[in-house]
Amino acid sequence: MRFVRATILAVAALVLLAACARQQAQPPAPAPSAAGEIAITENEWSIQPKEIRAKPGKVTFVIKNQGAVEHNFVIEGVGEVDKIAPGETKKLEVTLQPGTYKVVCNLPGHQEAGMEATLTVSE
Ligand SMILES: [Cu+2]
Repeated sequence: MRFVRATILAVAALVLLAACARQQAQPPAPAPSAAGEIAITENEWSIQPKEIRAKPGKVTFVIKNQGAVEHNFVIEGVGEVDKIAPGETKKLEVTLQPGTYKVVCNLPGHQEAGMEATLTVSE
């Protein structure tokens, strides 16, 4: 009986150790803007995510056009990227001040069709 109890305790200890080891092996969850990059996806007719959040300072937007036609990416009053071909990815590096900004594709009719988003910059 004592042997059985010792075995059960040993197995329980091993299970606990394994659980701890597994937790430690998991990498920490990436911060929303790890490496200062924010991924954006454009298509017909949206800019994703629609609610973009960023901290003040240097940020690089990585904009992928997953649509079938050309788009652009404009952060009103901050900066813009012209002519992103279908399938193409372009980067826009900006320094952000706290505030709320409108983000659009300003090709004729695109914003009206839904290609707009909001960028909120705050600590
Ligand atoms: Cu567009």
